[in-house]
Amino acid sequence: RTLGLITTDLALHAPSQIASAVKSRAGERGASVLISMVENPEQCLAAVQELLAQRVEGLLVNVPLEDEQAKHLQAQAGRVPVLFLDVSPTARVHSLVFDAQQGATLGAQHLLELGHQQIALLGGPQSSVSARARLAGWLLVLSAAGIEPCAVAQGDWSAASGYEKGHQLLAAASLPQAILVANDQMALGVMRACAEKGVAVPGQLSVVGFDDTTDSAWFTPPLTTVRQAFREAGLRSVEWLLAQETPTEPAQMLIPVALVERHSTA
Ligand code: IPT
Repeated sequence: RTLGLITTDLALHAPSQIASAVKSRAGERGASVLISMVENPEQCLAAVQELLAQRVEGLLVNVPLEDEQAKHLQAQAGRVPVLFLDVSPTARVHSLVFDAQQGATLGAQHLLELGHQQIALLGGPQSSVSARARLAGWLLVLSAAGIEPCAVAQGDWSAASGYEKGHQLLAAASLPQAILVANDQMALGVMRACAEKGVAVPGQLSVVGFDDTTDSAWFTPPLTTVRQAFREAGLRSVEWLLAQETPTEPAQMLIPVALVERHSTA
């Protein structure tokens, strides 16, 4: 059997770890996976057509999509089941997504419990539903605690953007006590900027990431982050696709996340 995976940039750690898990579980099940990498949502339709022409029996889509875009893709796929990995958990399509609200809450509450009040936010690209959900979740927790973020910046998920925004934040008149970062790669860049400025992490600035990709335990210092179990998500999505026989009502699966406390927060 053949499955298709349409994915966003595999140079990013999270999508590459999902792709790796999908490949290996499919392999264990005797299925092969055709991977199509797209640069933007617009390229998804062409990717679906291409994969259908190669007779895939199921499609995984790990590209950040708005509800309407996802519904449109599902319609294009006809009777071939499609499972979306980066959509709003309420989109009326089959989805398996991490609980962004829970993840944002865990990170923000961790900082509040440590007693931090001056908290900066570094979000991901606003074109990503998950980035928007994380930012909204942080803001909700902070406002419930009567706190306004002391700065809000936006990166593009890359370590380079974390580095650049990190330097901007550290150049401000007063230093935040902590920063919530929407992914681990940007947190890596932030910590590099801190090292260059002589700002101690976590002594002067606590840093919380999001993802827990396999390298995050090896950062300096090892990163406190929100763990999204990419391997398990990859395995589950392959199992779900292989089990689809007849079209069903939209199945919306929400995967819990967990805070992993390491040494970048105090
Ligand atoms: C999301 C990651 O958290 C982020 O680091 C980035 O890699 C992004 O993917 C790329 O789209 S995880 C996704 C399943 C919401």
